[in-house]
Amino acid sequence: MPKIALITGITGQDGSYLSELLLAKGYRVYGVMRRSSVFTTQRIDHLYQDRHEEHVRFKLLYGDMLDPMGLRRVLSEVRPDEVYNLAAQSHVRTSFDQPIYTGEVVAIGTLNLLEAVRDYRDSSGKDVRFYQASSSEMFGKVSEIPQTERTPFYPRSPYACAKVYAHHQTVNYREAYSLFACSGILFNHESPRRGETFVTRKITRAATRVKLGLQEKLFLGNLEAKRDWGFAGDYVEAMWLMLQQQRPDDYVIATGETHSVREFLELVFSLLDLDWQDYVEIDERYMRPAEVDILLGDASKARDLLAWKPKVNWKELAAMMVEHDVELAQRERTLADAGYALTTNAGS
Ligand code: NAP
Ligand code: F7E
Repeated sequence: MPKIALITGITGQDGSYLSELLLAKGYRVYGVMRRSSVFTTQRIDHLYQDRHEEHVRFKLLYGDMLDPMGLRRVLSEVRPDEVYNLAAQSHVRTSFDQPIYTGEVVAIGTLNLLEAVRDYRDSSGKDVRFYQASSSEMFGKVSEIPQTERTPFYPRSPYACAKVYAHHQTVNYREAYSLFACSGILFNHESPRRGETFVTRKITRAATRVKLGLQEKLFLGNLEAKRDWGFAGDYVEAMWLMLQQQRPDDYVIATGETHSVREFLELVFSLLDLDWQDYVEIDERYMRPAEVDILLGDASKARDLLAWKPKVNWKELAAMMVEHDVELAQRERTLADAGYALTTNAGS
């Protein structure tokens, strides 16, 4: 019998890569998605469109982290072996504008799911395994560099505070109810499928659009913040590995390299033979009330116990994103030349 995985946040960046990985491993993959008035399945449509074996192994169900009864219904319908909780209001800047909503989805939503998983485990007798998408944002105002599983948390945003709550609940369900529950403390991970309001993708989209004459300026906030950026495709493999171990645990997943937003800008624009200083303007709207200045992860535990290490480095990641976004901009250029009005995401 193939293993069954349930993924919340299936329509997001990580949901799409994790689905591909699990389908390739022979799993049946069920995704939880929210109803929306517009299509949100762009990142997973290619999995859906396969009319052969993959198609029947990949299914979507409606559900919301704020609807505990709905989550219970989904669990009893799907009967999963593994549950990956990737759903979140995941944008840090937005969490300052919507702190209560972010707390409800990220913190209480995770608790809703943990409760549903515990009850499902107890009633079905199935040894279900649970993965929680924890975040390096929990380290916030860091007390040491690099950060490990033992570094204290000092969250600096409503998003990070909610992730700390969800992280501790996951640990508590492991200790209190012997649930096989793991938290992956993942540092920033990016890809051509990254949401366009996160800084790396905002930069690769803008630089490639500038190159093709579709955009004149790029408005950014703090260029000095440093992040440990990896490739999302590598990081979903670590999620799966955590659930294949003999005992549940928490792991930092990171590259061990950190770069500033300014360095990322320089790299991306130079890949396109452009000087970023000709196009970038600082806009206060993209500054945060409290900033996380530097993140740098030490993933030695994952390397030693999971045999996990990143395959794509920082420069390869930027080149991959630029290559993808050049193609996208070329398609937009063709549309613009044919007289169609274009829109682009100018969000935070
Ligand atoms: P993402 O692209 O923003 O995707 C978030 C997903 O959550 C989307 O599918 C979204 O659905 C869904 N979602 C939001 N609110 C929901 C709700 N109330 N009920 C059900 N689903 C809901 O995020 P990502 O980059 O893939 O990250 C995956 C997870 O890892 C998130 O929990 C994030 O906080 C965490 N994380 C990310 C990073 C990173 O660098 N990417 C690092 C550490 C941790 P819609 O499509 O309908 O919006
Ligand atoms: O910002 C600075 C900004 O929004 C990175 C999420 O996936 O990773 C992500 O959170 C840095 C920050 O990611 C702009 O101030 C400058 O210092 O790409 P970001 P994030 O906040 O690190 C963690 C691990 C998660 O868990 C989150 O879910 O870039 N920055 N100018 C900007 N950031 C944005 N978004 N837009 C700007 O214009």
